[in-house]
Amino acid sequence: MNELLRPVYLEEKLEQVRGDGHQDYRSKSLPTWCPGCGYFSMAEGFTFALNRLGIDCKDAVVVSGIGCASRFPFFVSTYGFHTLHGRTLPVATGVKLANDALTVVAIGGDGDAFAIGGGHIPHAARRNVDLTYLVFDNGIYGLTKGQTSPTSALGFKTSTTPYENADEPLNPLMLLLAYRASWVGQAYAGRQHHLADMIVEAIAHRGFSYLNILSPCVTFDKTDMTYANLDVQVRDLPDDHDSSDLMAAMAEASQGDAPPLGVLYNVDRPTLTDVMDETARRSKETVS
Ligand SMILES: Cc1ncc(C[n+]2csc(CCOP(=O)(O)OP(=O)(O)O)c2C)c(N)n1
Ligand code: SF4
Ligand SMILES: [Mg+2]
Repeated sequence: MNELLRPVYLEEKLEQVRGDGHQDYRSKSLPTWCPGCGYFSMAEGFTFALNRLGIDCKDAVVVSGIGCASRFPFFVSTYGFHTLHGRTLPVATGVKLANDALTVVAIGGDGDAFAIGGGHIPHAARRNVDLTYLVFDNGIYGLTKGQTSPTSALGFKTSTTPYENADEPLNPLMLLLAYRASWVGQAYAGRQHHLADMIVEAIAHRGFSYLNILSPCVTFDKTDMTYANLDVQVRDLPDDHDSSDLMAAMAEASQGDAPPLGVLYNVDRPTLTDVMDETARRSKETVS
């Protein structure tokens, strides 16, 4: 029988899911997100990525701020740090500097990242701290019940903008590219396998990797960043996109109406730890 036409039985499927090992990265706490929230794809994609890369739970730390996305550390069995609103990157940087052998993943929402936490992004990016920043961009403050965020679209009606949002939205990809993050990509919660592959690539990158994940808030956004809208708006990057070309990446990133999915930018340059090791070496030379 054609493999695609073969019936799939629940027990068989469960065995397959248990067998591949990625469920071992989930904690005993079940996610408290609303049914249908894009964040379920992140839990799946993240555990898949750690499993694929063979990273042991004891060697990984997830750092988050405050928001629905930031509840994430509770739902995985790695080490975790649920820190203050907007302070994800300084804490994650501290973890990496304290123990360079750890895989450090910072996680947050668009409010945590670009409103209260926005001042930290340029510095983590320009210093090329060797960590991965996964931002779940739903264009809204989900946890606090649906206020506008820095990435909310023009004209979006929320509880804080009943006469429509008049603020120009911030473009996360352009911001990260402007500050020379060494890896910048975008994924969509509605394309789960692609999202998982992108998390694998982001974590495997040596240096500061930023993945913007378009992720519907099904409870407080019924009109804008919905699955129905994003399904037709997102597009793959062109096959001939050159991810070492900053200007090409910016040209793609600037097309906000047709969000590109894939790796926009990817270059190798010294990380913060490399620079600090070199400084320590030179200071020893000076002393001796
Ligand atoms: C210092 C401080 N200011 C404000 C808040 C209230 N607050 C909690 S979460 C949040 C925004 C969350 O939005 P986002 O980061 O986009 O996460 P989401 O819930 O959408 O995943 C705000 C303003 C807070 N907890 N602490
Ligand atoms: S409020 Fe929105 S972002 Fe938060 S869990 Fe529910 S659907 Fe997800
Ligand atoms: Mg949000």
